[in-house]
Amino acid sequence: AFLEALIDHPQFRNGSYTTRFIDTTPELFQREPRRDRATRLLTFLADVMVNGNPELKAGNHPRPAEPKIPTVHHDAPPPGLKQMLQAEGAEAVARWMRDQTKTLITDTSFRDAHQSLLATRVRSHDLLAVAPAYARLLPDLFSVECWGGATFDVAMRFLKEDPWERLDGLRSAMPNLLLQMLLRASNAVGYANYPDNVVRQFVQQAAGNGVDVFRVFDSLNWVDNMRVAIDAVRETGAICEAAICYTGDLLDPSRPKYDLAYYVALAKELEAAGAHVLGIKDMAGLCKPAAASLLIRTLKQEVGLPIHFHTHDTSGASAASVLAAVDAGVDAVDAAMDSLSGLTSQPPLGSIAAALRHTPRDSGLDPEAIRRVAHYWEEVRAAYAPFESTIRSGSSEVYRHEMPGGQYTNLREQARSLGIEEHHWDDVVQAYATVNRMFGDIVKVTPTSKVVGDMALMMVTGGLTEADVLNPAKEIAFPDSVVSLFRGELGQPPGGFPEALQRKVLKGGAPLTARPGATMPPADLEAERAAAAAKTGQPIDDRQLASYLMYPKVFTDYAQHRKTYGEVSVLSTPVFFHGLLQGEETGVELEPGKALLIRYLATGEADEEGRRAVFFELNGQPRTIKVADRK
Ligand code: BTN
Ligand code: 3PY
Ligand code: ZN
Repeated sequence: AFLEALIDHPQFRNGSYTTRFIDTTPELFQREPRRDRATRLLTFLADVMVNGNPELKAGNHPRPAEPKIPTVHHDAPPPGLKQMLQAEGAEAVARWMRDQTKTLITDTSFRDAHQSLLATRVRSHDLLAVAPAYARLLPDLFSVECWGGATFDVAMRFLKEDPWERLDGLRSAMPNLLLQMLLRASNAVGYANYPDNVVRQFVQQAAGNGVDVFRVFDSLNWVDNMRVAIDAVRETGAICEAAICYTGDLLDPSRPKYDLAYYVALAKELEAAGAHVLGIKDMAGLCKPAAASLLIRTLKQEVGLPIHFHTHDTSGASAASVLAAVDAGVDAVDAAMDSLSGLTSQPPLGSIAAALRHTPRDSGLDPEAIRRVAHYWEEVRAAYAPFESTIRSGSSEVYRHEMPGGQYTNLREQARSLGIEEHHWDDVVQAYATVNRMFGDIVKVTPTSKVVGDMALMMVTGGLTEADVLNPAKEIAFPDSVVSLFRGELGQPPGGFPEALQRKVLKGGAPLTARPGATMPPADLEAERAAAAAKTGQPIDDRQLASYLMYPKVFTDYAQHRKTYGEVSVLSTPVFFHGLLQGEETGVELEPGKALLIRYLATGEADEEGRRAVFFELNGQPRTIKVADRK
């Protein structure tokens, strides 16, 4: 029927269709009969109740309570830095940052904190619920980091929600605050370099849909690989925070590769490249207080940009580094709301603000507001207990393995899935450090950190030593990501790759030394749009195109899920993960004015085909959904 309708269409018949055909005739591509939204949601719920939510690891997880949302007035929030950005532009905000004396604070709770503590699993439902409170209680924040990094793909892949809709909701709920995202330069929000026009298209969509501050970094600190993203951000009028990734130990004379001169030169390159703000991105939490002090003091003298310091608390000592940075004159720092802070996340925002209170560098944030918001996040966090790591304390071991906060729990999970976590986690950590040394001591942050992790896991599972890997006579099947790194597909590290190992990995193949984006042909955006439309059977707008260009398969699978189950992001988190209890009722708002009241009654026995009937009441009317029991 689909093909008939397609070939009968006058535009198709007279050949006047273009690649926009799919956009202008979506009805032809609506291949499945449209079930109503309520039925699709009930189908999702029925499936969760019969089979469990596939994203929840097996195990007995108690059903959490619904968090209590801090109540605030409904008046318009006070004007803030967003209004300054709109009225006066990015340069003016940067100048203001430098000229004022408060410690500016970015709250990372909406992005890095849960990326680092809860495997990025916090859902839009829980983020959006507290956003109006942020706009009214915390108008003096510098920014809310709430988008990008791993949140983009995790939203679609695991949470079955659209990251762009999350951004819409945050934008309208926090009209006075600067919304900040993490952008991996040429890797955008993915794990590989994209063609330049794909990076530009992504940045335009992100800025056009509400991102105000872009923290741009390259996973090898290669400025040449950051220029396309920096230029694209500047063109949109947003604030471009170009970041140095901090690694190694500035003060250790036995490790001269990443010394003060290295960072100063990098900072000057970023300033010349057009950064409005200089970011120091200490993704593993290696920047000790004395190093932070020296680095910031020196950079304040050597560059004219305001400086924004980001770190992780894996060591347990990061608050000391933040306070040292403040003392050395840093303009802005990152922190996470107390209940989402510490360990592999950022240091606690409330404690940092308290430490600075009644000093010349007071943050101006209200302790009572922080307390109320932190209390909300504490209740939210409880709903994600299955995604918590087993780490219980700060640990100086991080100075040895140098693993980014966002990777630690993830790699441990990878090790567990390979069955080597229990007895060999320490070997993996040791191997991670060894691989870094063999690779020439590189910056380790997404995506290079993933490459080092892949190699470390491969060495442990294969029982390989450093000597085995380096031995030219021993055949090694290197992971694809390692081959790609040594081919130069993520760019060039300072000082290049170790030559002997590179020859071995590439088996005589020639590496790329140019910027990958310079040799990659531009993507044919309209052909990609048409391909995405054909695969998903729906018209593709610019945001969906951006999602598809980043993650073709993840986006296509997500679109399919949405067709089958509708907008599952409207469900509260306990219901999304655990379904309803017998007799329980949940209200969901499909859109303003369109609410559903769902009550769960019972589930029947499996029939001959292994299907179970799940009985609900929908707005008082009985509804039965049959689902296959896959357990
Ligand atoms: C890093 O390596 O620098 C951070 C890695 C972040 C990848 C994350 S962590 C949680 C999430 N789940 C995944 O499967 N990938 C991302
Ligand atoms: C990311 O790229 O997601 C990171 O958080 C890197 O630190
Ligand atoms: Zn981080």
